[in-house]
Amino acid sequence: MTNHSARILWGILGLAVIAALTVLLVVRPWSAPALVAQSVRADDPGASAPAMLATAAVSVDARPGFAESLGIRIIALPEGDFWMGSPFTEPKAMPSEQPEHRVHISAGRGLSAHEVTVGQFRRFVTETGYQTDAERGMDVSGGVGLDDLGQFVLAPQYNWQNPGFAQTDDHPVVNVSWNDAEEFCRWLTRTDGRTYRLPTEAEWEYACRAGRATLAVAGVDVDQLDQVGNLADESLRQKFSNWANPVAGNDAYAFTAPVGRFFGNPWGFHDQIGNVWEWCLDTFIIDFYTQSPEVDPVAKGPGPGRPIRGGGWETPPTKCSTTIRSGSARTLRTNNLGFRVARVPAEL
Ligand SMILES: [Ca+2]
Ligand SMILES: [Ca+2]
Repeated sequence: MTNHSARILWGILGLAVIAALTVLLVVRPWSAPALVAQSVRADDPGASAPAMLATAAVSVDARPGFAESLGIRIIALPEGDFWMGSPFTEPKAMPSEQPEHRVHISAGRGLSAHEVTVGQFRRFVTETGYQTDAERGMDVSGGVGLDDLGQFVLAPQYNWQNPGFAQTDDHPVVNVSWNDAEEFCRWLTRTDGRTYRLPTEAEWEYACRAGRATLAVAGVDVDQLDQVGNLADESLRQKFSNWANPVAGNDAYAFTAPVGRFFGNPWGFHDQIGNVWEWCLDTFIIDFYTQSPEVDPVAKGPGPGRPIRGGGWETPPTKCSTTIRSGSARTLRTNNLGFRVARVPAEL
């Protein structure tokens, strides 16, 4: 090949690459996610990222019903696409959060604005006589509380009514297993007449991001976390002088806070980051993101693990993010783990 021929060939290849990139950027706006966390407050109305698609009108049944009479407010998820998980460039990401991958959420789904509360769970128990896994001694007896040094302890006296610290009816219910949360959803479905279940991990993260490309720490700087959620903070350290983990300012709550006490994200969801970890519907598959389907993914499998998301009142700010995911046995109950509900079409 002559030098002239080589220059022509490279010129053609260069034009082809430019054309391909142009198509990608014009036709697929979702292909350009931000690679770094954005420093925006969760209540910043301008926080929506243009790289995210969340455009279509929503069609979730929002008529007031039994759920609303309990104080459960459902916020519809706009149909759209987002980047789920963390990119390989995110230094704090765990392998289970990778690879970052594109996900489409279909219309018709909504999540509760808040975690399910003690009062709402009490209504369920009062009407059904249900006994939680902690109360029935599933696998082991009781639930989780705290000892004098702030260590988590499993003991028979701990359950959703006694998590080892004071709660009122507007606090998130804790010491409930995935089984208990599912049973609550079945009761709510029977009583309300619309279909409820736990959110999938994809629905949960889509709601938590709320149109933002934010990858970490709820879209704010670490030193602002005490403003957006109830995390491990100075008030917790003051309870336990030996508390060694990092804390986030002083959010005024050592343990659980009433739901909705901190301001919501751009779509109106409260406390997804912090307060209590939240159960999700899927089977927990640690490398699911390597095989996730694009449309409405939900991991299914025989494993006993179920995902938990978002961090809780004991979580250091450096460990909290929109993408952090962990898995627990479906019978696990602890005093930093609760749930919120999804309202979905009947066939889902
Ligand atoms: Ca706190
Ligand atoms: Ca939460």
